[in-house]
Amino acid sequence: MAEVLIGSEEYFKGIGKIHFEGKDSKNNLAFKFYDPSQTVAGKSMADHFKFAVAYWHSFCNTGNDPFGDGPKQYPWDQSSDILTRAKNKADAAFEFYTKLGVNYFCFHDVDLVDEGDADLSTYRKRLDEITDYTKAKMDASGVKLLWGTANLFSHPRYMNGASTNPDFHVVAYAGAQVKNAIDATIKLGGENYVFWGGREGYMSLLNTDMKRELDHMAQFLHCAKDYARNQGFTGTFFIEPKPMEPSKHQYDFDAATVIGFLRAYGLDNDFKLNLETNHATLANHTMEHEIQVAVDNNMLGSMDANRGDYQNGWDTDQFPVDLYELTQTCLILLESDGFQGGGINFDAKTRRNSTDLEDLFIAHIGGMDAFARAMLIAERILEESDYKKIRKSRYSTFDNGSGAEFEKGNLSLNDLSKIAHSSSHPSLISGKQEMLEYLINQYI
Ligand code: XLS
Ligand code: NI
Ligand code: NI
Repeated sequence: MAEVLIGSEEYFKGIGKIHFEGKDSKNNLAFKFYDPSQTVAGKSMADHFKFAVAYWHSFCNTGNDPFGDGPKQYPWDQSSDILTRAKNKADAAFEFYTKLGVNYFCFHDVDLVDEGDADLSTYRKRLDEITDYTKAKMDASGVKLLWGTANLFSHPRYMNGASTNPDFHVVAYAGAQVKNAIDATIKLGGENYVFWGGREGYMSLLNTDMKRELDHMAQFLHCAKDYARNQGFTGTFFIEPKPMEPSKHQYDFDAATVIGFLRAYGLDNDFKLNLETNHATLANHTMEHEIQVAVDNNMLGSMDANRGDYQNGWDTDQFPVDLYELTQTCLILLESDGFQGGGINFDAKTRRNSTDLEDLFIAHIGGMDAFARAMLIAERILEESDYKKIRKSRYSTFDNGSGAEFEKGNLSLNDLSKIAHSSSHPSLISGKQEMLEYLINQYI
């Protein structure tokens, strides 16, 4: 990775390259635990995590909420000329990635350059120009694209959905937008392509033919996949589950729902999951649950790292800080093969009143340090404790004898009944949950 890349103006003045200073450092602008070259469980931290910065939250979102406009006035966002503004934004973004030492970013089409009231061909010209500009910055810095996507939810035309819109004209428009976004992703060497089903869902069944909408969504995904493959895209497509918000019922509810959908429509060879922590919370799951479901189905593609707020039901997209939860996520990552193609994208935003530019650095540094620390803790738990042994031994009655025959499918219901009749009452075996919960704390 090249040294810091500053454009025609330096935006994060007074902040230089962020270095690893070790756990005793008191410098907010230094890593205490994330040392990209340090090996954990046989792989460098940089390779384990593949951290990415989200263009939308970090460089576009000014902190608006339902009660008012955003208070953040980014210096790169001030020009009245759309392309100048987009280029300034790209300058700021690449200055940020290279100072932070993050090797990847992710974008929606309209993050790179505003759509405004442009028609399709005007927008395509803008996108071509800004992707030329972005590509030069990627070449100069070595920063790569983890994934691209299309924003099919902000514009009013998508108020009834995109690929699931009851009006075919909107479906076609979404197709044009996805084609552009796939072209941009391929041009920038994107390693993956994401579909988050923004408004793919419904508010009321009274006006919705759910079956037809799901058929349309699958057909649309087939079209997108076939197009990208024909253009030579070899990366993985990800679906990002979310149960609600903006729609009341989102079709991509959670990992299990999406896996079922992909299999039902023959998309499971090309698509995997991009799991987001806050979306897991909204689905009343833990992130560990979602990741384990994906791992067990060979579907863990990537992760959108953030956290929700347990006292409300919104996608608050806060930066991850909770070591206890992250340790459990890292345990699963280390016990499996990790991400297939993806990495850890900080789909997280600083709070509305975090108005200093340095807050963006501190938020990412804190998130990266939290993951690094959690990974180191998880490695020790797996190596030094009885954690794995305890879980495995709970299932030891299936390791041989009748239990093993049952797993192989060699026992009928009659066989089970005979075995039960000839045995004494099953004993009560403790699940040891408190002991395991306490064990994690002993390693933090
Ligand atoms: C919104 C989603 C979105 C996707 C990309 O809740 O997390 O940011 O990651 O469209
Ligand atoms: Ni996301
Ligand atoms: Ni989200």
